[in-house]
Amino acid sequence: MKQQGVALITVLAIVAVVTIIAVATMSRQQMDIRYTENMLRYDQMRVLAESLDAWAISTLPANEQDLAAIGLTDSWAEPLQTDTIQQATVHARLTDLQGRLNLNSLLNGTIVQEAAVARMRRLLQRLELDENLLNSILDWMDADSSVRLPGGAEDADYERNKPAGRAANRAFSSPAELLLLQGFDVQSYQRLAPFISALPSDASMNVNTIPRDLLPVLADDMSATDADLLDEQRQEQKFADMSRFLSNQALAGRTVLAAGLGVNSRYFLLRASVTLDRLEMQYSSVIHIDEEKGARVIQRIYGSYEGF
Ligand SMILES: [Ca+2]
Repeated sequence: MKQQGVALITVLAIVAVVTIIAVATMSRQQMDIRYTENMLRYDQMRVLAESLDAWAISTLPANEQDLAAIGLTDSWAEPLQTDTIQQATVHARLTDLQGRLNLNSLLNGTIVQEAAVARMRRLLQRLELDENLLNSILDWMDADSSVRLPGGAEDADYERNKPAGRAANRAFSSPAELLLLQGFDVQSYQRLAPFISALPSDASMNVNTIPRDLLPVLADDMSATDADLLDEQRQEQKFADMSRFLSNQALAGRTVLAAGLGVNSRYFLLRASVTLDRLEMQYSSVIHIDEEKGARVIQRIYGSYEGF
């Protein structure tokens, strides 16, 4: 009897171990299946997201007449109607990167661009950020290693960081690069990020597409009423040239430095999201319109342009 009892317990133990192994194998297989499904879905979503570049390019102006002045009432500014493609929900819209303050316009070679610097200073003030961050930005870009005080930083400062780094001493390739700079943290960067871009230094700022909240950086003491007036007028009709903008009544009595401002744009940002089952993918691309070669994607980001 005792031997039979031991045999029964042994059998039960074996059955239990086999069951555990079988369940573990099945759940691993299920995880593998789920993992493979997710990988396939991500591939499908990536293809869909990238196909939105074609939508964006077909929406952007192409002929000389449409490119002469770019405004928010143009058809490119209308978002793609929410669409379902291959069971995925797709959202997409274009914004004008030249409506933002271009970090690389602050410096041209060794020459500080005073009008752009004044706009950046006003933006920092409006966001209640330290104005001395400007020196940190300029030192990061300029080729030399002499520190602009107060607030600047060069190799000697970055080498003390852990991990040690160096000043880039070149133009910004992405606004998120600001997170590496002395004086910036995640909070200050997040406040500034929606208003800035990192484009070639000669890309001007388009007065037709500057977001309403950014318009006051164009002049000292521009009131919210002036900004609203300016915004309403360009909604009715975009400014066809700079003289029409500068003579606008909303700017009467204000000194607006026109350097680095314009009425057209060649750099646009596509923001898209693709949702499939429970998965969501954010996608962004930077599109440049070359007058001879047409529009093409120059940067693809799986995430947001600002990096968060
Ligand atoms: Ca430097």
